Amino acid sequence: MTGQLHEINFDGIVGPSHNFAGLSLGNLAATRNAGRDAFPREAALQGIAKMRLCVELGLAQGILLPHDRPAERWLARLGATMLTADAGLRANAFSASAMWAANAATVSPAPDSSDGRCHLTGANLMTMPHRAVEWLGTLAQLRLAFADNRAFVVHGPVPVPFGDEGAANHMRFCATPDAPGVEVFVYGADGGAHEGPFPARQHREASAAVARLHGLDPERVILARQSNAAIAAGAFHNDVVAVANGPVLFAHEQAFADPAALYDGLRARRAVEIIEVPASAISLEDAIASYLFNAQLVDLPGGGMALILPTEARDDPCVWSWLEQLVASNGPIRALYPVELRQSMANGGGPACLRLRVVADPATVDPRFLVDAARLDTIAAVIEQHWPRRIAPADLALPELWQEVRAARRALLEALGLGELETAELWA
Ligand code: SUG
Repeated sequence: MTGQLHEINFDGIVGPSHNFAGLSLGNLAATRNAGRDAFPREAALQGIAKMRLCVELGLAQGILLPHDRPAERWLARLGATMLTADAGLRANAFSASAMWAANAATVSPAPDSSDGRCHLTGANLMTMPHRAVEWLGTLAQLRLAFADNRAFVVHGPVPVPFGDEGAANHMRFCATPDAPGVEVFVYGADGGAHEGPFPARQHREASAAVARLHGLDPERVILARQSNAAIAAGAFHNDVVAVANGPVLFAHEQAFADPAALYDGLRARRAVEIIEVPASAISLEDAIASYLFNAQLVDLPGGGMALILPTEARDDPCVWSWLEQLVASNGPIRALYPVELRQSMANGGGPACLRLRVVADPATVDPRFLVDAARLDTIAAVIEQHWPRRIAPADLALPELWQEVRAARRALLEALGLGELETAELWA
């Protein structure tokens, strides 16, 4: 089933429990903003505005839903409840981190796999406890959204201790979405070994396993190591320092341990256009602070590509003038769309983190997971009515807030006809 393949971006809707708990070592924004008050309603509406822009640009848009929080069933497996858990465990059980859908799964489109189906492997996210809670809730949604087994295969996560963080460490190069691609899996740790102050969350063994599970042609797979310098500077996922679309790679000079080998490998397999930003123009630190590479690089229906970037990239004069020159240079990237995502950004999640790309025929996807402007209005109305306006760190101990968060999610699931997800996270 390879007719009508399009890239569909499935954005994680920011959940009603969004808060700043500083749970991700190595994610500098999240660590810096730990303990601040969070604004879940504003955060979720910022995400909706990004999706609205994509719909207006003529792009296919999907959604993934917030997970069941607080994760009482997960706590029960640890012999705790929200009432008995200490503050650290409670924060893990309350995180809205499933919003960053780029970490939900790795996706290999149908033209790349030996059985001609689109393969998705849920990520185990084992490195950070709050993220390791996600896989069951994610898998339940993937199995529903991509239930058509003539078009999709959904795999459970790679077993631990092989850390897998999903599409955030995966890039696909192709002439057009429906042509066979070259898939690049970027990893930070090899055989568990990693030197540096922060964890390397993606393990080579997990990347290789996903490539095998997806039935990819080994000749069209590249495993590339992320540079230790990038991880140490705060690039906890490759999508903080590189993004690909079609034949284009847009990356920082210091993103990869051996960039020449990666570029040669890409060139040997097919034509690729590499746009490398030199450290002399934009330092790794400035690239990470502005999240310039955590952009969605998309094909515009009228031709050319656009970068959907965080406003933080526009607000850095050095980054912005470099981007303006890029757009003026007559290359493949023709337009820049800054989007305001400050709440997600403050936890280290930019435009690209919030979405999972799936190349598929939209007719094969459960329509409840696809959105147009009208459905976005419906979702926004539920958020306006039910999402908490503000969450301070101390509020995580309040049973009233837990109830409010559960009720908010239930209202959204009901509005979207997805009530069956309510009890999908069966940790027992
Ligand atoms: O895993 N932040 C997420 C951000 C994920 C961004 N995703 C991509 N780069 N694709 C993370 O570090 C912070 C939550 C907290 O600290 O409360 C957090 O989990």
